[in-house]
Amino acid sequence: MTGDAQAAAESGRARQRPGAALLPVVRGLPAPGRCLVMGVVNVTPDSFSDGGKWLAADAAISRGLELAAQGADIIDVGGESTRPGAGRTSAAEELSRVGPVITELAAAGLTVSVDTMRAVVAEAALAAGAKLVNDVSGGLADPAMYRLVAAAAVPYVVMHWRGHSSNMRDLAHYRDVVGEVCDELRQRVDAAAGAGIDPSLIVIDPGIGFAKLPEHNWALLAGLPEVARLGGGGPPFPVLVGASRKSFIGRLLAAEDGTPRPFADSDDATIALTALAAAAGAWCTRVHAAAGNADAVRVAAQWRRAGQAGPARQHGARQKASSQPASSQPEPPPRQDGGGPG
Ligand code: PMM
Repeated sequence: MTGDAQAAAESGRARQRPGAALLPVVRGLPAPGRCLVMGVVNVTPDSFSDGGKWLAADAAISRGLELAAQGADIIDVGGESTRPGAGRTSAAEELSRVGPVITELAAAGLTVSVDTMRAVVAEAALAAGAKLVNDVSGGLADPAMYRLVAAAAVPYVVMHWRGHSSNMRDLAHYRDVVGEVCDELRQRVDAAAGAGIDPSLIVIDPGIGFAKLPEHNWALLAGLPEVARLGGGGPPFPVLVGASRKSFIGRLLAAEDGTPRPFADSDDATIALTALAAAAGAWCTRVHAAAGNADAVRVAAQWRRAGQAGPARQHGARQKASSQPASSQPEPPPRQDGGGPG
């Protein structure tokens, strides 16, 4: 089934200018020929890095407009915190938080996604103008989600998830994190496709920080090409990476006494991660601060283009090869397979 889902995804997906971008395009979403930047607006009192800052609708709307002005291609609006240990927010509360914000941002012409695990919230968000459903549970939290997304025929982010935030720390056990995340994502993709969701509208996400220890996050980031192909040899899915300000960055950059770097001071490291993920072929990076990340994805796109510019590289390589022994000839240029990571 997954081979079919992957092949269907590939054939249904539009391609950008041949030879220039070589990234998957998801129908109905921006396709600028580089990794997209998704700016986060958490309309919550308790999200881990920005809880409470954008809880009032006016503040959230201004923040969304600001992120777009700084270069975000998509604005992701969420009304329920998923910080480790967080409890659930009621559907009514979640809806009351995100509804007015999505309505205003969509009316302003922005591409808006809704970050929700609930079909009822997704449905209202789509009616308010959202174009993408970002479901951190990959459809596991609400059995009605796949039906809703299939009927709406909108792009859908399937994130790797093992359980609600209240107990996700207890679920961070892996023997081979990349292999297991690929297997579990494949099951979700197959279930979504089986429920009628067009595979070419599915974006996958390894779920950085969700039931993951720092070493799991790093392995998944380093394994993006494998994740994009769900561990197989099929065509890659578009991959969204949400590493921004997460605590594994603060741990990496901890002070000598072990005090983790505060969230607010981890944006530069987030930009570095964005550049690396985009250079590895990520389709989108989900971030809390847009400007530096918008620069980073442009740098990465140029880096990829230079690597894919066959004729110029081959010309240079031939000249160099003629003056060097065969054993030190440069590697051939990367395969132009039109895919994501890898
Ligand atoms: N992370 C958070 C929330 N939503 N959505 C996707 N697709 N991927 C993520 O990694 C992700 C997400 C948690 O981070 P936040 O509370 O800072 O928004």
